[in-house]
Amino acid sequence: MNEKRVRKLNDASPGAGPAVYWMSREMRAHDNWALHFAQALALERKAPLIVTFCLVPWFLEAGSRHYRFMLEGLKQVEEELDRYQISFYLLAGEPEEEIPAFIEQCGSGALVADFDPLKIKRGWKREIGLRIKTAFYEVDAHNIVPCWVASDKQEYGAYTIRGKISKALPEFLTGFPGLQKHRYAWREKAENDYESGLKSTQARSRAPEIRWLKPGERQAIAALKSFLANKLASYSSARNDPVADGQSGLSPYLHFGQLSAQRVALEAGKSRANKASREAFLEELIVRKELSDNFCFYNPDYDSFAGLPEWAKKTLDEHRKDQREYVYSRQEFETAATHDELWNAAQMEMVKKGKMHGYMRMYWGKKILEWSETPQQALETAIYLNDSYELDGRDPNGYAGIAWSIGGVHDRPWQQRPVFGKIRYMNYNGCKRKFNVGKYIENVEKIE
Ligand code: FAD
Ligand code: FO1
Repeated sequence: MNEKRVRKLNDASPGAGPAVYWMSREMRAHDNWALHFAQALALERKAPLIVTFCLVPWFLEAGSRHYRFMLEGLKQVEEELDRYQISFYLLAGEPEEEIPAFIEQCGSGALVADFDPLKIKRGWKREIGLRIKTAFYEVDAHNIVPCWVASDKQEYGAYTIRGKISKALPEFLTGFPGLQKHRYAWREKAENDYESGLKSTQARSRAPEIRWLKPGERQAIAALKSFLANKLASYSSARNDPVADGQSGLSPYLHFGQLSAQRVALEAGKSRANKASREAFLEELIVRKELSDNFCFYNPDYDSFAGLPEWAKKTLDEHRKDQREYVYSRQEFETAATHDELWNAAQMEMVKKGKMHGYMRMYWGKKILEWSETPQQALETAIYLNDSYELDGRDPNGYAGIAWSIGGVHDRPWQQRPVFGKIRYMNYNGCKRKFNVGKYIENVEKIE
């Protein structure tokens, strides 16, 4: 595999003993560069290969709908790895404690982690790096072009990163080597208790469970195949219509790592669907998605006002005192109690279904800016709601999407107006011109 996908996190050299892959972002057995790298390390040393996942009690507002989706997927990972004689241990607690203890117990010779630009994850790795002597690696198994290869700085927008990514694609958009049945078995079988794992978390069931989407690596591949066969061809025309079912529906699988974006790109590239739709889809899946990791990786304030572009902070500051026609509390937003039936429907789609239509997320975010006391409060409200209800929430795409809507990240200045200043504006009439608002509201009411 391409070594540029790997970063060494300390200067210890790999020793004897099993290689351990600490799975976190990429919760799948196949198409997973971090797992491939860990297997190569184990085979070189004729050592066992162990995968471990550390279940944390709290994760960025995640509720029981998110933990259930994730744990169901992890159960499938354990079953699949078992077929390859690779052990899987579900740990519970704080990774800074559990991971060093685990590699101590199994006398691990090398620890492999998967890349994630979120601050919470980088904090875990920093702590663990201080507590272990074992060789420690990080593999970007989420982006097709590794985040640190695509660019060495925060990019202004899709238009500046697109060229860098397209230039690197021929080197990185390759097939995957298959996972091998592991010759060196570990000494024991793990006893993982998923139900008590879920109980060990503080996840509250504040929203209905998810029934419309089945979790897991196999279901993700089935969903990919069905999208490519039935919906990709109309993607460029239907994807921005909240009344047409035009999006792929893959974001929960991509977020939880149950599906590899590289696999999606490889399969979409083989499709005979029209070029316009294929290109529109790959633009979102590769350029937009990898731009989000770039934003979170190079901007430590990706979730606050401080992280916005200078022009945006300036214009929002100039309009801080503008009269707000409506101001809502977080509770009023959360219970869809605003004056705007369209905004309320978008909020309810997210609460009931766990996945708001992509077009509506832009309108939803921008109205939170318009109806909040301050831009900072708007960011906090949007992040809190997005991470509490979206199945694909707690993700770099979410922080980038919210910062785009409210703070002009990856966008440019527009016509100046009250409250927004030069931040791009969207309104109800604009939506009415674009799609059948009444139908959308009706469809959301029908979600049980
Ligand atoms: P499709 O249109 O089928 O796209 C396929 C894939 O391309 C998506 O799964 C995603 O990985 C990527 N993609 C598509 N649009 C974007 C985009 N604008 N930015 C980055 N990647 C994109 N996406 C999340 O994954 N999690 C979030 O929490 C999230 N919050 C958002 C909040 C706001 C305010 C906005 C404006 C956007 C947000 N997005 C988020 C981005 C986008 O709306 C979703 O990725 C998309 O709607 C997911 O549905 P899909 O997979 O069916 O999309
Ligand atoms: N990652 C972990 O390593 N351990 C967890 O217990 C965990 C819980 C969790 C719950 C909801 C969710 O959306 C994500 C969660 N993640 C967890 C993070 C996951 O690894 C994703 O990679 C990141 O959220 C995306 O960057």
